[in-house]
Amino acid sequence: MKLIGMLDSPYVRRVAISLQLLGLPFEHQSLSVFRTFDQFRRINPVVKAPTLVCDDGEVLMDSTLILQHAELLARPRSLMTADPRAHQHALRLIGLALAACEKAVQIVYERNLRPAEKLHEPWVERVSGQLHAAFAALEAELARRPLEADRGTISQAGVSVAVAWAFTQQMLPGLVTADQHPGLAKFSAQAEALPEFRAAPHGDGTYPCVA
Ligand SMILES: N[C@@H](CCC(=O)N[C@@H](CS)C(=O)NCC(=O)O)C(=O)O
Repeated sequence: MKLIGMLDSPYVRRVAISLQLLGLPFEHQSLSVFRTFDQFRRINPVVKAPTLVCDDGEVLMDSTLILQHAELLARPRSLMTADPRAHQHALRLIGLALAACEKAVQIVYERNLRPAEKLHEPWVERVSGQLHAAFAALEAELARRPLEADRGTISQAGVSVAVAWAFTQQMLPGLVTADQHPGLAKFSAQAEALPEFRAAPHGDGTYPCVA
C-alpha cells in the first residue's frame, strides 16, 4: 500500500507512525495538497492528505478511517485496547488530539492562505480558544492518567497526542507553551525519541528517512 501526503500534516504523520508500529509495510509519496495539487488530484481527485492507495488500487482517505482499516490488516497487533473503559478513554484523548490538529491547521491556513486584509480576527480568536481548550484538557488527562511512551506499549492515543503537540509546536511556535503543558511536553519528547517517530519526522521528507 502507498501513503500519499506530506509529513508536515499531522494526519499523514499519525498514519505513517501507526503503520510502522502496527508492522505494516508501506511506500510513502510525499505530495503536497498545495504545491503538487495536480499530481495529487491524479491519485485522489478530492485531494485530501492522507490518502492511502490500497494494494488492489482502491483509494482511502481520512486518517481515522485509514487507521481503522490498518488495525484490521494488522490483527492481532493493535494500538487500541479491547477493554471497553480504557477504549472509551482512548477515544476521548484521540478526539481531543484530532480537535487540536484541526484547530491548529485552521489557524495555519488562516495565516498562510488568506490575504492579510481578509483575515477575520473573531474567527482566529475562536479557533485559538478551542485549540487551547483541547490542549488544556489533554494536559489534565495526562496528569490524571499518564500515557505509555514505550515502543511496545504506546497506543493510538499516545501517537495522536504526540503528533498533535509536535505539529502545533512546529507550525505555531509560542501559541501553546510547554511551560503551561509540562506533561504534554515531557510525553512528546519521549514519543519523538522512538524510532517510528524519528523515521517519520515532521516536514517535507519521505519515510523512511532515518539518519
Ligand atoms: N479529518 C481528516 C483531515 C485531513 C486534512 O484536513 N488534511 C489536510 C492536510 S493537513 C488536507 O488534506 N488539506 C487540503 C484540503 O482540505 O483541501 C483526517 O483525519 O485525515
